[in-house]
Amino acid sequence: MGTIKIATQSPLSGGQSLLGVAIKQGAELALEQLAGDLVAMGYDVQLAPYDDQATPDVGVANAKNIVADTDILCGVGHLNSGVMIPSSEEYHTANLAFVSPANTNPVVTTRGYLEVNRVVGRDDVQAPAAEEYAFTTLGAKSVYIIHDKTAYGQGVAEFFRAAAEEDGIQVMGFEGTEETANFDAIVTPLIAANPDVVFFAGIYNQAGVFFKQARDAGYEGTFLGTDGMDSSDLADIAGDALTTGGGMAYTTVAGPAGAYPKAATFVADYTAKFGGAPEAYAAQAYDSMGVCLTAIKAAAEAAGGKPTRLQVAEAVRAVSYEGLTSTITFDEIGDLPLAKYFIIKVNASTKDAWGTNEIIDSFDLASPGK
Ligand code: ABU
Repeated sequence: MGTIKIATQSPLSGGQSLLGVAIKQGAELALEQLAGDLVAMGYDVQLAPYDDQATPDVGVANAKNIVADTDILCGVGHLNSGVMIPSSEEYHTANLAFVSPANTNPVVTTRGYLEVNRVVGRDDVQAPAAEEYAFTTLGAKSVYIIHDKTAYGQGVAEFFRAAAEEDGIQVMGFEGTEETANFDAIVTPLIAANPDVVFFAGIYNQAGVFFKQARDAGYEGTFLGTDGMDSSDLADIAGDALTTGGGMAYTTVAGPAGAYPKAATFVADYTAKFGGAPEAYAAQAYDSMGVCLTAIKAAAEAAGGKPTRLQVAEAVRAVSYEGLTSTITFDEIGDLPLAKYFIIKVNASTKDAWGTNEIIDSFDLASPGK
């Protein structure tokens, strides 16, 4: 019957590869375990992994190659919204469905493309939840906001700032930076301002360096972030900067795989296959692959043969899939009607202790829609 490929795109190299590899590996395990029906129908089902290097230009170049491979009928990715947004212009033009296990910027879905879907929540819900934690639980009266100038980081920072201003939290600083090594230019005014909370909107590999330098310089307040912090490498980089002073907490749309009752076998299988526990988004990537395979099978059965990309994209949007993380259905723009959010307090100051972090709260909230 021919070959069917499912692509993945995520950073497989560079400072964010811990999460990018987790996405690829979660998808790979799902393909191994869930492609049986398509194989029984006579298809050779293959994974086509791509390394987007967390870089928009690389993601778009890969996307052009992906859409040029006519055996690729669905995709899982990306990690970074700033890579997903331009790359998905290519997927949209080619009618190639992608299911994102991680992208949270609203624009990923609010363009209303049939081909773009996600199995996680959105930053216009997540960032206000982080702000509410700062305001209500931490009792914060002042905050210093730093972002990484990406679509994700800047978006999260702006949503957080709007919520903080509404609650009367004093925003003492709002800065974007692409610095990765020496944060003196931000740490010096931060120490002078001495806010109750530092909210970092970005990814762990940059934030970890900043947290360490800020703590070493004498900052004693609380570090707060969103799901870009959700990586054991953060503890490796920042060490006890996360657990001294006011400590550190973050919201996430993924949470530990062990928090999902249906994921116990996945955690065991993943750990046995890859030699380490799943990082954030691995379970969501497993589910994203499950959605792709289920939709391809449905489209193949309806077409009586290998389906077109458009038929697969329509089947993805219509799917009802019992995943590890939820029963996955998509609304008219490709969002989950109801998504899960966690608030996590970091207890780990070493990579191996990442599993000791504590879920303070979790809740399901409706998608804001278009
Ligand atoms: N949501 C976490 C990964 C960052 C992003 O969406 O860009």
